[in-house]
Amino acid sequence: MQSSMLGLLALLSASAPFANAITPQAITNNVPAAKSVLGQSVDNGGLSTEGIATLDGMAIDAIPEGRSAEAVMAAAITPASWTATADSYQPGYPPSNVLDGNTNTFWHTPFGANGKPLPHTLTIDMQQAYLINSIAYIPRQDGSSNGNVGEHQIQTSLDGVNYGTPVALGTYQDSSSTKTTIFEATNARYVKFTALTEAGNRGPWSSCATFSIFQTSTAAPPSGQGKWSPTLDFPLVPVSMAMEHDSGNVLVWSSYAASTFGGSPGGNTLTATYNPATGIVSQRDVSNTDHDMFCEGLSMDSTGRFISTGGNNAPKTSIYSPKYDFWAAGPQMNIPRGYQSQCALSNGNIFVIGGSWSGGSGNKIGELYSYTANTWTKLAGAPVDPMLTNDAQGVYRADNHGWLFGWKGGNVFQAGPSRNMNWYGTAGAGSTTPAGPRGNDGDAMCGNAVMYDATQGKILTVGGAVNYQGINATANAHIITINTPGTAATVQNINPMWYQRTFANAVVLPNGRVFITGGQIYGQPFSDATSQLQPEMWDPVSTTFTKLAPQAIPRNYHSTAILMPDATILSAGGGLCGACATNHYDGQVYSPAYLFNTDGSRATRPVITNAPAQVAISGTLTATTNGPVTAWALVRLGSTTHTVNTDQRRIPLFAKANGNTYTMPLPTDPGIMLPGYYYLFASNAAGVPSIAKFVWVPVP
Ligand SMILES: [Cu+2]
Repeated sequence: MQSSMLGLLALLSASAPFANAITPQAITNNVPAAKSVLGQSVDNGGLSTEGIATLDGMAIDAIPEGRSAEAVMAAAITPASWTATADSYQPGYPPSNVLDGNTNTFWHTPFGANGKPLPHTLTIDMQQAYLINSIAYIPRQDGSSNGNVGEHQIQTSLDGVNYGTPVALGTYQDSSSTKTTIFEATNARYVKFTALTEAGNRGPWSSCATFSIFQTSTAAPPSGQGKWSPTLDFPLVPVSMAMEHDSGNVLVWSSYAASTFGGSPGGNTLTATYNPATGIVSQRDVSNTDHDMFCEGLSMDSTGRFISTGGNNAPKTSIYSPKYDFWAAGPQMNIPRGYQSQCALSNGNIFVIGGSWSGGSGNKIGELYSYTANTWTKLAGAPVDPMLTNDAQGVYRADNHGWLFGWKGGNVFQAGPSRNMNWYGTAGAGSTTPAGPRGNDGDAMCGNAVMYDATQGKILTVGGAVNYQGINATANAHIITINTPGTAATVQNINPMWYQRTFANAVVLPNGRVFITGGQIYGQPFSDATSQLQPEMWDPVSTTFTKLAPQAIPRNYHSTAILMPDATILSAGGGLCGACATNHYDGQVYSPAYLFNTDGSRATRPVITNAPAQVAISGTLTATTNGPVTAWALVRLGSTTHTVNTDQRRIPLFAKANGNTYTMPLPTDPGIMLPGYYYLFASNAAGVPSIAKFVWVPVP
């Protein structure tokens, strides 16, 4: 690790997320720590009361929801010379109310059901240009919700005439809490806030009590490879993400609440769906499964359903079917769990192990979910002990977030985070066999493991820390090669990442490279100190890492990242800590360098004009393109939370060409080509990937 970079990054992280409010004298971010009001945890249908007062010493029930308006007001002092204009307003509720420093007065568009229709705009003129990177919208505070802004766009301008593409867009939750949107630093004099919907669809209104703009001393990120999109606002902190195979929509969720997890009454989860085709984020409160899915185990099954297990309601499970856009209650696990890990198997079943964060500590042995019988069965021969780390907080942390890979014959390879790796067998009563240590690595809790070439049994592991929290992460990197279940894995120590990281996310791309983003040097849940804002790309050919364009928003504990069908990456979330300053209700899409020409213009993509919707293990895949391509790959889609994504894996394909028609033999083992849904990508000679076609691989 380059120690000079550590200091620089610490500075970056301190100034980047919430910069100083624009004011004659510099006001630093003075958002107070969470209030220490102790609440009561209600035991309701298996709701966990485990883990209280263990996160940074903060009682989980003490974490209230929402950033207070008072905190934002204290940070935002608006020069009196600023002006606010709006497309319309009700007499007595002028737009100037949003700048008067008083949250009891507000701007409101004309009253009545037949008031001026949406959209509405609110435009702030700061009278001079500033380098700005965030805004705060405080809804009306008088008890009424009328005019709360839902879907919205934020644009900036230097001249008040030319407004570019939005710096941020998305949907805010329908509540009176303060909404903060961070975006890439931009030089601007004007900020235009456009309300596209009323958050509760109560009428054609918009309202706003206070609108603040924050400046940053950090210049725009230094150039690097690839490009980050405008900010995408979600109505909740997206702690979990899953890719829907039939639509390409991204399903995200937090907990029973939008920005906190403590004090859960149990029984519901707030979700949102991002439609990349329309850019619209819709939302839903899922209560029919009676399951607060926060800090669940998560994976996609062979039919593309998301199996969500435990969490705040520790024994419960829920199953989401993209086909029916419906959550159903699943059977309860035999062992209540939270922070367990699970993975799909070659036979279509699902293996789960660990999870002492919720539902009691210790002895969280393996269980098997049969997708045909819809039952959970304990595996007495699959103890958790071999995969425990030596965490300072004990087993409560030691069995968390296992790095599991479904492999041949219904077996599971456990690559970490414990330094000792293991095989788990799921036949009969279950079994376990040591697979050896992970090279010179230590325990690597909250690091990442990615199967970038399933055909060769290749897994990249990066980062993590010996303890869950309160310690520096490593930059360690290893290549693990697995083959026959039950035999020792081969481990290669490779050049480390540029930066130490824990709580980062890692995503395999169609070309086998692995994109690693976010995380901290010093692992501390609900903090953005020591944030790593510069992503890295790992190349499996050179086995080295390259620094990429930095992101504007920290992505630490409770952040997520997932590969999109257009070969970009959605990186989102972080926080869920109530009235803290580190809730990130947003995401950004990273477009890798392969989508651009050397002059920065968009590269022309090859197009897959025809591909099968379904293929079989041992079969062949025949697809047609609109021109010559040189590489093909299947990348399994799926789901992720808490740095774990056991669904993703990449299968390179080798094609025989006949004109623009390509025929590819497929793997013969369902342990390699794990049943489920895959993206099919074709790339041209310049390395530009197509948009994916979805291909289903059923259980043989
Ligand atoms: Cu968590």
